[in-house]
Amino acid sequence: MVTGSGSAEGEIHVAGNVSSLTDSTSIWVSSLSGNARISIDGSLFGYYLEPTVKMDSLLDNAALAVDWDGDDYYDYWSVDNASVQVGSTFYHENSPEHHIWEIQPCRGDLNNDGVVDNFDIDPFVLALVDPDGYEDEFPGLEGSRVYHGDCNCSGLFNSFDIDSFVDLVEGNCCDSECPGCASFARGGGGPNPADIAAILAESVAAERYDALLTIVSDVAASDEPNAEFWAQVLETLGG
Ligand SMILES: [Ca+2]
Ligand SMILES: [Ca+2]
Repeated sequence: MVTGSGSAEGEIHVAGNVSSLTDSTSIWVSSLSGNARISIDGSLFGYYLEPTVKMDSLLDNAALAVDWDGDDYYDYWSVDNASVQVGSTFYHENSPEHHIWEIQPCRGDLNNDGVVDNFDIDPFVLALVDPDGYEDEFPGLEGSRVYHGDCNCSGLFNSFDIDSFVDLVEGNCCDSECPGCASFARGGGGPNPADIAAILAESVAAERYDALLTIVSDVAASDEPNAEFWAQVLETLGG
């Protein structure tokens, strides 16, 4: 059992050896505010464990993340099992507007809304070039940043993930595995470099345009299989 009370500042991580816990782990805080975080391992919200997280209020940039570092297959956060309560309201699913997250099992879903689409492009660039800024923008998603950003499953989140990332975006593809459930044929019937450049350019915030150019340049200058494709994207972007 993990029990606390009073105001929380800083971070509470609940993770580790499930066998050492009972089936009713409880985390109680009177109020979560400032930049406070509660990060919970997905295995603790499993079928046989029904923990309770309860607080009077969740304010400012405070956040709670279930499955905090990525997808956990055995996560059964639902009405009948584990619960999160804020005031008199019970939460049983991902609630981005309240900074109560269940990390979505979709690589590329940098805004963690369960869909991989154009709205993830700017968060992708932000998460890659400015992790602190990403956490400010999406309080509570720091722990899943690499999981969501590592679109080619290399174990690293870097510029070379943009190639697989645009595959996922183009396919609106939610997948925790690689190569993922979607891929487009570059050249042939798939989007051409100019189309991809246009989508990237219109989706990224103006202040991150240079960062986008740097990412694309990295891939264009590499020996990656699609380097030539990205060189053409870069040229269209004006890099
Ligand atoms: Ca998304
Ligand atoms: Ca990677």
